[in-house]
Amino acid sequence: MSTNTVYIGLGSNLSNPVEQLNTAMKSIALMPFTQLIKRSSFYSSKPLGPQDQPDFINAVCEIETELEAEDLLKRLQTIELEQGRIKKRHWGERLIDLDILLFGNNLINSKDLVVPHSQIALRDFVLIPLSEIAPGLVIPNKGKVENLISTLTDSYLMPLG
Ligand code: ROI
Repeated sequence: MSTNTVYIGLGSNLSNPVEQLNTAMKSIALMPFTQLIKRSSFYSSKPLGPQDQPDFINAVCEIETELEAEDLLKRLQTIELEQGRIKKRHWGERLIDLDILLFGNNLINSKDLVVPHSQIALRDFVLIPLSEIAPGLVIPNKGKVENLISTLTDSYLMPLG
Protein backbone atom coordinates (compact mmCIF):
# COMPACT_ATOMS: atom_id res chain seq x y z
CA MET A 1 0.00 0.00 0.00
CA SER A 2 1.37 3.44 -0.80
CA THR A 3 1.43 6.41 1.51
CA ASN A 4 0.77 9.93 0.29
CA THR A 5 1.40 13.30 1.86
CA VAL A 6 -1.84 15.20 1.55
CA TYR A 7 -2.76 18.81 2.34
CA ILE A 8 -6.29 19.65 3.42
CA GLY A 9 -7.76 23.15 3.54
CA LEU A 10 -10.23 23.98 6.30
CA GLY A 11 -12.61 26.94 6.39
CA SER A 12 -15.56 28.06 8.50
CA ASN A 13 -17.47 31.26 9.17
CA LEU A 14 -20.41 30.04 11.25
CA SER A 15 -21.09 28.74 14.80
CA ASN A 16 -17.73 29.34 16.45
CA PRO A 17 -15.39 28.76 13.49
CA VAL A 18 -12.33 28.08 15.68
CA GLU A 19 -14.19 25.24 17.39
CA GLN A 20 -15.39 23.93 14.01
CA LEU A 21 -11.81 23.77 12.73
CA ASN A 22 -10.54 22.12 15.93
CA THR A 23 -13.30 19.51 15.78
CA ALA A 24 -12.56 18.77 12.14
CA MET A 25 -8.80 18.44 12.79
CA LYS A 26 -9.54 15.93 15.57
CA SER A 27 -11.76 13.89 13.25
CA ILE A 28 -9.11 13.99 10.52
CA ALA A 29 -6.52 12.71 13.01
CA LEU A 30 -8.82 9.78 13.84
CA MET A 31 -9.27 8.59 10.25
CA PRO A 32 -7.96 5.07 9.63
CA PHE A 33 -4.62 4.55 7.87
CA THR A 34 -3.92 8.24 8.45
CA GLN A 35 -1.65 10.36 10.61
CA LEU A 36 -2.01 14.07 11.23
CA ILE A 37 1.50 15.44 10.70
CA LYS A 38 1.16 19.23 10.91
CA ARG A 39 -1.46 21.88 11.39
CA SER A 40 -1.02 25.53 10.45
CA SER A 41 -1.98 28.48 12.59
CA PHE A 42 -5.55 29.66 12.30
CA TYR A 43 -6.03 32.78 10.19
CA SER A 44 -8.93 35.14 9.95
CA SER A 45 -9.70 35.99 6.36
CA LYS A 46 -12.06 38.31 4.52
CA PRO A 47 -14.72 36.35 2.65
CA LEU A 48 -14.11 35.59 -0.96
CA GLY A 49 -17.60 36.08 -2.36
CA PRO A 50 -20.42 38.18 -0.92
CA GLN A 51 -19.05 40.61 1.67
CA ASP A 52 -22.19 40.61 3.84
CA GLN A 53 -21.08 37.48 5.69
CA PRO A 54 -18.75 36.95 8.65
CA ASP A 55 -14.99 36.66 8.14
CA PHE A 56 -13.72 33.12 7.72
CA ILE A 57 -11.26 31.22 9.85
CA ASN A 58 -8.93 29.23 7.61
CA ALA A 59 -6.14 26.75 8.20
CA VAL A 60 -4.47 23.84 6.45
CA CYS A 61 -3.17 20.55 7.74
CA GLU A 62 -0.77 17.95 6.45
CA ILE A 63 -1.57 14.27 6.76
CA GLU A 64 0.05 11.06 5.68
CA THR A 65 -2.48 8.55 4.51
CA GLU A 66 -2.75 5.20 2.85
CA LEU A 67 -6.31 6.00 1.79
CA GLU A 68 -7.10 6.43 -1.89
CA ALA A 69 -8.11 9.95 -2.89
CA GLU A 70 -11.76 9.07 -3.50
CA ASP A 71 -11.97 7.31 -0.15
CA LEU A 72 -10.41 10.31 1.61
CA LEU A 73 -12.87 12.63 -0.13
CA LYS A 74 -15.82 10.54 1.09
CA ARG A 75 -14.49 10.55 4.65
CA LEU A 76 -13.99 14.32 4.61
CA GLN A 77 -17.55 14.74 3.31
CA THR A 78 -18.76 12.54 6.17
CA ILE A 79 -16.95 14.76 8.69
CA GLU A 80 -18.59 17.82 7.09
CA LEU A 81 -22.01 16.17 7.36
CA GLU A 82 -21.44 15.11 10.98
CA GLN A 83 -20.58 18.68 11.96
CA GLY A 84 -23.61 19.88 10.04
CA ARG A 85 -22.73 21.03 6.58
CA ILE A 86 -24.57 24.29 6.20
CA LYS A 87 -24.24 26.11 2.91
CA LYS A 88 -26.59 29.03 2.81
CA ARG A 89 -25.87 30.27 -0.70
CA HIS A 90 -23.34 30.10 -3.51
CA TRP A 91 -20.02 31.45 -2.22
CA GLY A 92 -21.75 32.13 1.06
CA GLU A 93 -21.53 31.10 4.71
CA ARG A 94 -20.21 27.65 5.63
CA LEU A 95 -20.14 25.75 8.89
CA ILE A 96 -17.18 23.67 7.77
CA ASP A 97 -15.54 23.17 4.43
CA LEU A 98 -12.81 20.56 3.94
CA ASP A 99 -10.93 20.56 0.64
CA ILE A 100 -8.23 18.23 -0.62
CA LEU A 101 -5.63 20.71 -1.84
CA LEU A 102 -2.83 18.34 -2.83
CA PHE A 103 -2.61 14.56 -2.89
CA GLY A 104 1.09 13.74 -3.15
CA ASN A 105 2.13 14.82 -6.61
CA ASN A 106 -0.97 13.30 -8.15
CA LEU A 107 -3.03 15.07 -10.76
CA ILE A 108 -6.66 14.07 -10.36
CA ASN A 109 -9.46 15.15 -12.65
CA SER A 110 -12.55 13.11 -11.89
CA LYS A 111 -16.19 14.08 -11.72
CA ASP A 112 -16.00 14.64 -7.94
CA LEU A 113 -12.43 15.69 -7.39
CA VAL A 114 -9.91 18.03 -8.97
CA VAL A 115 -6.44 17.98 -7.41
CA PRO A 116 -4.50 20.22 -7.11
CA HIS A 117 -7.55 22.23 -6.07
CA SER A 118 -8.59 24.39 -9.04
CA GLN A 119 -8.39 27.67 -7.11
CA ILE A 120 -5.28 26.89 -5.08
CA ALA A 121 -3.01 29.39 -6.83
CA LEU A 122 -5.39 32.32 -6.28
CA ARG A 123 -6.32 31.99 -2.63
CA ASP A 124 -4.29 33.68 0.08
CA PHE A 125 -6.17 31.74 2.75
CA VAL A 126 -4.76 28.51 1.29
CA LEU A 127 -1.29 29.58 0.11
CA ILE A 128 -0.15 31.42 3.24
CA PRO A 129 -1.00 28.62 5.72
CA LEU A 130 0.55 26.13 3.27
CA SER A 131 3.83 28.03 3.14
CA GLU A 132 3.80 28.14 6.96
CA ILE A 133 3.81 24.35 7.31
CA ALA A 134 5.47 23.39 4.00
CA PRO A 135 7.92 26.10 2.95
CA GLY A 136 9.26 25.49 -0.55
CA LEU A 137 6.36 23.21 -1.45
CA VAL A 138 5.94 22.82 -5.20
CA ILE A 139 2.38 22.60 -6.42
CA PRO A 140 2.25 20.35 -9.49
CA ASN A 141 1.84 22.44 -12.67
CA LYS A 142 1.75 25.71 -10.73
CA GLY A 143 5.11 26.11 -9.02
CA LYS A 144 6.44 27.05 -5.62
CA VAL A 145 3.95 28.20 -3.03
CA GLU A 146 6.02 31.32 -2.22
CA ASN A 147 6.11 32.35 -5.91
CA LEU A 148 2.35 32.04 -6.06
CA ILE A 149 2.02 34.16 -2.91
CA SER A 150 4.15 36.88 -4.53
CA THR A 151 1.63 37.12 -7.39
CA LEU A 152 -1.33 37.83 -5.08
CA THR A 153 -2.40 41.44 -5.53
CA ASP A 154 -3.76 41.86 -2.04
CA SER A 155 -4.20 39.73 1.03
CA TYR A 156 -6.43 40.21 4.03
CA LEU A 157 -5.18 37.33 6.09
CA MET A 158 -4.44 37.79 9.77
CA PRO A 159 -3.01 35.08 12.03
CA LEU A 160 -5.21 34.70 15.10
CA GLY A 161 -3.32 36.18 17.99
N1 ROI B 1 -13.56 32.91 1.74
C1 ROI B 1 -12.60 32.76 2.66
N2 ROI B 1 -11.94 33.83 3.08
N3 ROI B 1 -12.29 31.54 3.17
C2 ROI B 1 -12.93 30.41 2.76
O1 ROI B 1 -12.62 29.31 3.24
C3 ROI B 1 -13.93 30.53 1.78
N4 ROI B 1 -14.60 29.45 1.32
C4 ROI B 1 -15.55 29.55 0.39
C5 ROI B 1 -15.95 30.87 -0.20
C6 ROI B 1 -17.41 31.10 0.08
C7 ROI B 1 -15.70 30.85 -1.72
N5 ROI B 1 -15.20 31.99 0.35
C8 ROI B 1 -14.23 31.83 1.29
O2 ROI B 1 -16.14 28.46 -0.03
